[in-house]
Amino acid sequence: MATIRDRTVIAVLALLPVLAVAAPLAAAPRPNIVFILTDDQRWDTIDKKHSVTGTTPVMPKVQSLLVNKGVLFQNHFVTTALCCPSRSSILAGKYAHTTGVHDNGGPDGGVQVFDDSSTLPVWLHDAGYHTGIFGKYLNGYAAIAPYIAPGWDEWHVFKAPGYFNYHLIENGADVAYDSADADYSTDVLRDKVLQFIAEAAEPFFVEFTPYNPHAPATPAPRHVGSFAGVAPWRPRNYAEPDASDKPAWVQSITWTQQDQTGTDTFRQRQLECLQSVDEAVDAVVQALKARGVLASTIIMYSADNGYSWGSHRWKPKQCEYEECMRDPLIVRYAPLVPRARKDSRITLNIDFAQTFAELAGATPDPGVEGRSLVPLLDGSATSWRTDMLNEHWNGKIPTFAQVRGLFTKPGGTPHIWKYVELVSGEKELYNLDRDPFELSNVAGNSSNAALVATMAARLRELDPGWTGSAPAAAAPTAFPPDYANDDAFE
Ligand SMILES: [Ca+2]
Ligand SMILES: [Ca+2]
Repeated sequence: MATIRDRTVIAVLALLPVLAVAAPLAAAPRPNIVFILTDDQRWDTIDKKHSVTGTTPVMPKVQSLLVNKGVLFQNHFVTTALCCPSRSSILAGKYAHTTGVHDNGGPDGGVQVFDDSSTLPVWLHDAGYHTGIFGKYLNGYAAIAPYIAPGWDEWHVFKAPGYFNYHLIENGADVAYDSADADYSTDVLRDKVLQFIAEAAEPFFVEFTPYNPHAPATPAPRHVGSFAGVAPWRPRNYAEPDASDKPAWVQSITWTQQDQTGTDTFRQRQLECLQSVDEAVDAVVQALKARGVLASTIIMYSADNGYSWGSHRWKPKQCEYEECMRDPLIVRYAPLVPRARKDSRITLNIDFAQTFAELAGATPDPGVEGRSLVPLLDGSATSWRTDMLNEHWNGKIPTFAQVRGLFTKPGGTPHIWKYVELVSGEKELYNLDRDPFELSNVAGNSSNAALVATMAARLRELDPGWTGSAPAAAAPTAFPPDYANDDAFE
């Protein structure tokens, strides 16, 4: 247990402003990088939307220290809405159809499928960065522990993620943590991150990736009950009453009272579970400030996938709908973003690696498929993507691929459209400007045939390997149908 030592470090940290040499006034050409990645956090759980009172943000410190000091990307998406594919895509800067990590386990998923030889930490390390990861790496890691992936100087990774009674592989050593309050994993990892920030040689790159608010969404004991009384979440697409327009997988779901109660309870726990992350973000910012490097450090906050909470009768993630694929993205970096603002352009999880590589002066893998966000941060972008690809494999939801973005029907005006092809042969089309809750699939409307053809062609540009309704999916029987209960794959 490192708790006592880390508390000492925090105490020493408080003295650092007195001892530190003057911080550079100008922006460092190569910033330190703090990348905070949560697990299964919806895009809309930062601000007041899901708060108990409607006045206090769900994550007040993320709001005041990141959103109010940086840029909030309002249309941020993952290209695959599931833990291991998303995390692999983030590290590689590539789509899941390129990494080959389609799932959390099985023949086309999990850590053992991932080629880790040319990834973000490797590029940064080669460029002279001191690198550290604290939290969740990739699903299935326990099977290869105590393996340390290339590029990482400090490796403090869950053998299998948990809130209590878990093991961390710490630079090769297997360290068990217990069930005391002080063992709460987010707090333990936070203190290790603070130590790294205090001691690491510059420039440094830290990935802080707590388990929160992934199922079972256990809050820190001090936060239990903090969201009691939050109003139930009943958006217009909740338990979609008329699913006759939907693919068979949605129609097959019977939304029961048990589903409703369980989802309401789980949502409350997720919101409570985020509070320790909010506190950790505050502590990270204070540690950067104490070392005098806050202005020369880029802080990025995001998550690996969204969560449905009963929209379209679906509880967890992976789905083709907005709730699964949207995620928060906030960047604080005063040299490029001197004033708080919002940005509605489309950003993707596969963009992170290229962004950090550019800021670090590192050489990314030539096969990177994301785009650097630096032109969006510094305002130099003259054009940007207007559409995107999202993909899914295996499980209860049939393998699908979709294109989402700005398209125009012949003779019409531009709208945000979503077009989905499932290997079942089913298709979905939504006008997200007019139908933001995705309640009316209009793919079968003959007046949309030309638009469907355009979007189907664009889908194949974004994913040349997409085979449509050909039998591309692995046998779904090998996988559990409900990814809310995927702890076995964590
Ligand atoms: Ca996840
Ligand atoms: Ca409907």
